[in-house]
Amino acid sequence: SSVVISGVGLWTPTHSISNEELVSSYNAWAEHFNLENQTAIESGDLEAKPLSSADFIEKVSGIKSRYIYSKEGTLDISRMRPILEARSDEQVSHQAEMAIAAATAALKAANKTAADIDMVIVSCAYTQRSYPAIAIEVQAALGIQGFGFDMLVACSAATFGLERAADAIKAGSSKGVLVINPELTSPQVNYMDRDSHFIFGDVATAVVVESSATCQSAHAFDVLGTKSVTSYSNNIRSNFGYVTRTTDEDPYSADKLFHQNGRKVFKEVCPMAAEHIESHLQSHGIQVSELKRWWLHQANINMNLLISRRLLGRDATLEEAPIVLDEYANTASAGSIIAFAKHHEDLTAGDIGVICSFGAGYSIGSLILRKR
Ligand code: CO8
Repeated sequence: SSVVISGVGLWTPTHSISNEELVSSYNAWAEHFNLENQTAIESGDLEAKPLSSADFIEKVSGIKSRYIYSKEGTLDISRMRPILEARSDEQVSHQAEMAIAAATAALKAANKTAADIDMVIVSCAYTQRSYPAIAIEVQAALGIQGFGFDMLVACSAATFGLERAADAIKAGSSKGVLVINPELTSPQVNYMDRDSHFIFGDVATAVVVESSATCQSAHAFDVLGTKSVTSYSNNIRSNFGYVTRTTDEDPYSADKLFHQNGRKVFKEVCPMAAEHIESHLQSHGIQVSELKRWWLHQANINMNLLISRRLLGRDATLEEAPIVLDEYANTASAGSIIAFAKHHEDLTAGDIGVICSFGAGYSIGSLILRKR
């Protein structure tokens, strides 16, 4: 028997924000800031906030809009961050709610019930609390026996989680695994930073991993191989954490939120990702030209084109390497899974594709899949 991905689920928030809406809010905030601080700016004590541009955003990233869990408050220039209601310990938490919706869809796609699952991995860029694990809350809500745990690997959380799931199935220690990625990124976005206010969106994805011996799915994929690598870099960083309380720093200061050196990330990560995909395929005796589909991390359309160009000698077509970041923006680890969720049912038996994530850490993860 082999390890298979037998179902994928996608939960998309109902609210979205277009580039135009986002930029008009940011620019109103920046103009207000500059007016309020006119004297300090004129004397050179403070730098004026530069204006953002919807055209710039689309040109450099390919992003046109992003979904958001709670739109309320985000565009309000006296707040510039979403409003989420505080929930009691008895209520389902925000992140578990997203995770449960995606997991339920994945179970349905795989033709499975809670009884077929014995391991729940919630793997994403942030969890809203440390314990009890979001995964254990989801496990209880869905009525799953066995165990669950959370893991954090930023943009590669989904692929790294899937590797853990594949290993557990291969070892025979689990019969069915749910890998869930509730990417609630908006609380960590600095909507007052022109360089990064446009990058992220909220979403949740989930994948069922099991053995081919139990698979009852019409759209299953054999996992031919998995490969993960990390290499330390400070070019993408968030310093917010539980220790912040004791360092007496401002929990809202820019370095506590997502920040990056975007140019450096682009230059360093693209060649790493291309080399990673090529060597992973090679180790399985597969040529890049044999790939029917590339479900790539969705951070920047130009990154994806550059990676495919390095490997194919030409730009991949949208059919080969689908893009979802125009609609979803960067959703941390969920991006490549959204691409997979929306673009896998048309493949035929024997077709080979690769899921590949790349981002903060740096972290790169890939899975080679073959349609059953
Ligand atoms: N509007 C107008 N002008 C702008 C804007 C804007 N919004 N933003 C920047 N500019 C200006 C800059 O200030 C700069 O001006 P100047 O030349 O005068 O200094 C000029 O435009 C060019 O700016 P950049 O050099 O920054 O522009 P790039 O062409 O490099 O594009 C990108 C910027 C889009 C950020 C690009 O570098 C990129 O996509 N890089 C890769 C980034 C990436 O993939 N990062 C991964 C991050 S995600 C991740 O790892 C997951 C983290 C966990 C999730 C976090 C959730 C919150």
